[in-house]
Amino acid sequence: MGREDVPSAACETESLRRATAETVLVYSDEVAQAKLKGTPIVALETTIITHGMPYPANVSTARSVERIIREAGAVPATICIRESRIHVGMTDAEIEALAQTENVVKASRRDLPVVLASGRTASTTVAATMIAARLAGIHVFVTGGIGGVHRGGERTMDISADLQELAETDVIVVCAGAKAILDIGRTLEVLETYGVPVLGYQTQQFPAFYTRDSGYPAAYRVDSPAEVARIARAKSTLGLRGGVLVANPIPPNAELPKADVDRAIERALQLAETDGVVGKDVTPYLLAAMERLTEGRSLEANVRLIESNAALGAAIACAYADLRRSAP
Ligand code: PSU
Ligand code: MN
Repeated sequence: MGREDVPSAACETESLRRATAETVLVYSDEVAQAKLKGTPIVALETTIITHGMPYPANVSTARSVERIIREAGAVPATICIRESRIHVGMTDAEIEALAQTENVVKASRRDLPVVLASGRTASTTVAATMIAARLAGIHVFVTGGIGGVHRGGERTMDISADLQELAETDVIVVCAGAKAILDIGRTLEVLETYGVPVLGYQTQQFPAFYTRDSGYPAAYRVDSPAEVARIARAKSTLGLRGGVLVANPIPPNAELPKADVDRAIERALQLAETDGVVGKDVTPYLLAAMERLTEGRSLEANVRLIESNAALGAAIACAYADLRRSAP
């Protein structure tokens, strides 16, 4: 392939993306306005609402995360699937309705085509939200924790599709690390293999969701939103596909005692084994068990960390927009 072919190939991909986006995506008024004006947008997932947190904490958290993003000068785009369309941006009433809907499908990459074809209502995981964000031209996505290699994954092959998505889809993902219900060491190894830059935000350590330090280092430390934006920009300039993972530790005063977390995890994993839980049910099962076993303290921590991620994600979205304006 000659060098001159590169721009036209890129152009083709871009027009394909636009055509897909026009037929499949529906924007809320707020997000449509933001796209027109060039206001920074932050994507948000909905599996945390339908499968990650109980009602009504799920709805109040979704709202507070949106409010934090708006206060920081960006626009939130909470993403779900309904009536064969990917909805980018939801009203409060739509979020409430999703939280009340029964049998919502937890949609990751492999579920998207089936859900869109069937017209069923689905929430989006990290992987599916990244796909939607990319189609919508949104560069930053905020979540709580990413999926990863499950403990015993070398035997069960239970590795979240989130990791493969980070390898392929160009979105900056802000998280609080990965929960210690996972095998964090192997999760980081897979991310390295897939070429995903893992950036500890103002820390050299990779955080473990409820706690600030997983015991494993992050590949790099970054100290400002502008630094994250420059790294994402350099990655895309090189034509390297895939995400950038920003790992923002839970605020110090919201951290849970490590011994309590470890005890609850051991028990949750035993319960999952006894109940024979497999496939996409594993993560929601473990999250619910953790909440019971910590008597709700894990939920409080979950709310605090995602709010903190929202503030950081909005700042990164603003920095990324500034960078594109100054050097398009
Ligand atoms: N980790 C959390 N909370 C969550 C999830 C993960 O701490 O709510 C959700 C996210 O939507 C993530 C999904 O993308 O679970 C991963 O599921 P699986 O392991 O089946 O890929
Ligand atoms: Mn899995």
